[in-house]
Amino acid sequence: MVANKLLTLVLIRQCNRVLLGYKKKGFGVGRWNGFGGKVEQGETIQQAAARELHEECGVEAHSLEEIGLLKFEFVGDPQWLEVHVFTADTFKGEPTESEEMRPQWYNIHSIPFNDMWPDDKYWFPIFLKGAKFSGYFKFEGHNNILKTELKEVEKLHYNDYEHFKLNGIV
Ligand code: 8OG
Repeated sequence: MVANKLLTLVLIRQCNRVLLGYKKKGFGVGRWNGFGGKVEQGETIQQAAARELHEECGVEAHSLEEIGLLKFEFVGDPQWLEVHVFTADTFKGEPTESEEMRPQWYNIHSIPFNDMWPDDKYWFPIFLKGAKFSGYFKFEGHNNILKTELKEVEKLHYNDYEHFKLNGIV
């Protein structure tokens, strides 16, 4: 079995607005998304989330709350992506364009779903109402979803301890 690739995604939300970034290069190029990336060896998932947020749009969030766990399978690729989704309502600094992302605030009633990953329109409403979620999406290419499993959950059944165990840290 191939281990999942661990990724983070941070959505800053303040009342009626969400901070998104336009991905300028790499995986998901041309789409609006939260900020995030790969978890590196020796850091917790939450540390990775905070680091990527800072690298990609220059802001610091100290109270990231994990709200979602999304697994993605791409036909033909044995490695699944496991995306840990976090939110925060406070941050320090001014959102600033980086090499990877151009940040912009969006009203929660005009999220640009047509220019985002196609699964986002399913789980964003759960995020926006303040609940947690767990999901699985099977993709063919980057546009076509073949299978969807999504549920709202009280608690996420994953934690850093499990991550450490999987990575041989404890
Ligand atoms: O390091 P890199 O830019 O390749 O990381 C990919 C980012 O994209 C990471 O923040 C996780 C995020 N991401 C996926 N798939 C999906 C998806 O289907 N929807 C959203 N909103 N984000 C995704 O990898």
